[in-house]
Amino acid sequence: MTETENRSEGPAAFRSGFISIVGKPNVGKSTLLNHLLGEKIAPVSKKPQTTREVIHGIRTDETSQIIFIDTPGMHKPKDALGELMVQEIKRTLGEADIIYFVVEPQPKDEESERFLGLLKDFRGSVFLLINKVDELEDKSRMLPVIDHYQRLFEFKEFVPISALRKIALDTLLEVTRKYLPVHPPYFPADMISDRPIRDIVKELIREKVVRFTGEEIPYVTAVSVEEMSERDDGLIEIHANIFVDKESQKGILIGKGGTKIKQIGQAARQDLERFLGGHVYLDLRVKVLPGWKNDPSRLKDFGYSS
Ligand SMILES: Nc1nc2c(ncn2[C@@H]2O[C@H](COP(=O)(O)OP(=O)(O)OP(=O)(O)O)[C@@H](O)[C@H]2O)c(=O)[nH]1
Ligand SMILES: [Mg+2]
Repeated sequence: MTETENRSEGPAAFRSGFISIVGKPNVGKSTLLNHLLGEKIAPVSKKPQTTREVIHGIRTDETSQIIFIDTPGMHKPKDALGELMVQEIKRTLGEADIIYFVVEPQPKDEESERFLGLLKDFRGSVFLLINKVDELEDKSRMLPVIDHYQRLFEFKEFVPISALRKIALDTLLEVTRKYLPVHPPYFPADMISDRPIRDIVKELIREKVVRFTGEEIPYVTAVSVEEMSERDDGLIEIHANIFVDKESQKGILIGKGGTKIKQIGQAARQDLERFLGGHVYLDLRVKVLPGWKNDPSRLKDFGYSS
C-alpha cells in the first residue's frame, strides 16, 4: 500500500491494486480469474489442484487497474512441488492489497477454515466470496454460510457469486474498486498478464492433460514448451514436451494407437488458437522423467522454483 491512498484526490482519481484469489482446491478461483478478465489465461478443470503456478491477470478500464493473482488451491503439501506451491501462495499474500477468500456455499468446511489462520497477519481487506451460488436451489441457504464465516474472521465484504455463470461479477468489481488504493496503473492498459506467453501456453496444455486423463496422471505431469515460433505464412509452431514419472504413465497418456494424446493435442490447439489469435501447429511429445517432483533442479527447469 502507498501513501497516495490517504490523499484526497477526488472521485476521478485512478485506482490500482493487487488482489490475491485464494481458497482450497477446486472452489473456482481460476474460473473467476478468466471470467473477470474475459479471456482464458488460467487452467480450469473439475479436478482439485489444477492450478500449479501463480498467474497474474490484469484488468484495466478508464478509472482503475486491477491485478488479479490466481493461486494454487491451499492444501497440505505432500512433496517438494507441493511445498513450493504453498510458499508461492504465502508470497502473494504479501503483495496483495485485497484478498478474495473463495469458498463454496456450505455452512461448514473445515478444509477452508483451516487456512483462515494464514490471513490473520494480512493488513489489507479480505472479502469472502461465496462461489457456485448457481448450485443453490434455495438462496436463503446462503445466510447460515455468511453467518458462520462472520464469526470466524473479520471479512470486509461478503459477496455471493457464480464465477461460471458470471453472476454478480459486476457487483464484485464495483465493491472491489472502493477498496483499491489511489495509484497510477502498474502496467500498460493493453496488457492482460505479466506472465510470458510461453508460460500461459504451457499451462493451457497442462490443463488438457488434467482434463483428459484419470485421477492419477495429472499429478505426475509437467509440461515444457521447447520451441515456439511464427512461420512466414503466419502459422504459430509450438513444440512441447509432457513429462511423466513412469513408463506406464506414458502409455496411458499416449493411449491406444495414440488416441489420447491426439485428443489432448486437438483440445489444446483450439484453446491456444483462441489465446494467440492465429493458427497453431502443435507438436506434443511424452517423456519419462522419474522423480521430477522431488528433484530441485528439475523443478527449476519446469519453472517451479521460487
Ligand atoms: N456450478 C459452478 N461450478 C463452478 C463455478 N465456478 C467454477 N466451477 C467449476 O468448479 C471446477 C473447478 O474450477 P477451477 O476454476 O479450476 O477451480 P480452482 O479453485 O482454480 O481449482 P485449483 O486450481 O485446483 O485450486 C470446474 O469444474 C469449474 O467449472 C460456479 O460458479 N458454479
Ligand atoms: Mg485454479
